[in-house]
Amino acid sequence: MFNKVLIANRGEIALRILRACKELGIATVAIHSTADSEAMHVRLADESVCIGPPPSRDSYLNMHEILAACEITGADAIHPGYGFLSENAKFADILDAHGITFIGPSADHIRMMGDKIEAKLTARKLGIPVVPGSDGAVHDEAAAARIAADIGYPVLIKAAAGGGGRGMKVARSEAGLAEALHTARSEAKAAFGDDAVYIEKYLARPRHIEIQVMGDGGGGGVHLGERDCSLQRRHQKVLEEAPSPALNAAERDRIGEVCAGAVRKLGYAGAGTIEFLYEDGEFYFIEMNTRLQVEHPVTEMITGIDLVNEQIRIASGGGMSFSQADVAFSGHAIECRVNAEHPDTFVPSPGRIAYYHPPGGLGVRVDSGVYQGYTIPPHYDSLIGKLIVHGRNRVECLMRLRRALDEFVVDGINTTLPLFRDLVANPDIQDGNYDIHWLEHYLAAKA
Ligand code: MV4
Repeated sequence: MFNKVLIANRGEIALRILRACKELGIATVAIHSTADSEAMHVRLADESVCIGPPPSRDSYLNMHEILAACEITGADAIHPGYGFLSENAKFADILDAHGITFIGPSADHIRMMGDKIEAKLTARKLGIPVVPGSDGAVHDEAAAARIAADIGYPVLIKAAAGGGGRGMKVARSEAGLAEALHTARSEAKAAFGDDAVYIEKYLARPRHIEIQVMGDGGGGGVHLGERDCSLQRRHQKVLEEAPSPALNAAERDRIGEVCAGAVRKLGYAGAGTIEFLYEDGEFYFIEMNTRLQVEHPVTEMITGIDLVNEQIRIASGGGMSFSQADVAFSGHAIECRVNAEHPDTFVPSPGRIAYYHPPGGLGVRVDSGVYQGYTIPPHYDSLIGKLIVHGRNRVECLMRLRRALDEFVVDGINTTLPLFRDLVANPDIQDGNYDIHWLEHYLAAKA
């Protein structure tokens, strides 16, 4: 096991990782920018190193400074959290060259899944159902027109280097295809420096359902069920739940086993998420994330498995503490992402938290990096915490969530808490009756 882990992140996820390290008896090193000297992760870590000025590129993305912090403190591993350097294959390679363990999958697996075309071809080879479309990159208009006619309109042009909704263009008919192809290609070139694009059948009203997987790096692999993350705004998840209201146990076991099988065949190490669109009873692979995700607590709540603890065990060579047969799903969990933003306009609201009272009680978990008197800096994303609620079933979970939201007080800044109070009272949410477009329509109607 490691002696000392450097946490290359900030906010609630830095605290989450710190807690897992403490339980394993591992010393912790926090890194921080000059804007984060007063942050909770800095206060709670055994040691801390200031690595640069506020902009992320000069601090949380600065590989050389992070490496120097590692060498100064003698940390033997780095946990990257999510975002920042968590899916940077070059960072994983550099750590490897310096004999520091990257707590995550191999650089090769990160690279493979970072290229969305290669990821999809790999998924198909591994027996994962994919969205009908081009077999790899499309090079010219004639090829695009042939594929589109074959799969049927509307089609979606996606960037190979994209992901998370960046660089996508819909073509409703052949008349709009050339322009969609051209626009997607030039946007991809400008945004990612790579103009490779591919074509997929456009699914009109799917749900976003993702499977949590974990591999031991030696050919062992499990799935931990799904999360329904359909409630999104501008490709940002807002509320996530498990299990999905749309799936039954047989569907879960079937797609879960396909994903676990893929992880075993890949020899994948650590936590991963295989993302699907789900429509009319069918799953369609879109991407794989090779990191711990923001919404991992909903899976922890229904399985009782500490995903960060397992990531650390796997990276240290100790393997997973459980097998598929040990995974039992219990009850229902919902996560609300509490952002420092106006609940209607989503305008960021950094500033001082004048009063802070998080909810508590049975089945209530708050993962947050803030405290009363803390000033949220304006330089980073606006997530200040996550409220995760568990119940024996979805109805109990929703009742408990409503109660927890009523208790939660954050004064001095705007937060998205009022949005969640509206959502739990909404009949469609109560019925689990939503798809990936539901929230955008709801917000447009409210405005
Ligand atoms: C799609 C799609 C419809 N059809 N692919 C957006 C983010 C990226 N990860 C994949 N995305 C989509 N891919 C096909 N073939 C619709 C979306 C999409 C979406 C997906 C998940 C959650 C929210 C979304 C919002 C708009 C579009």
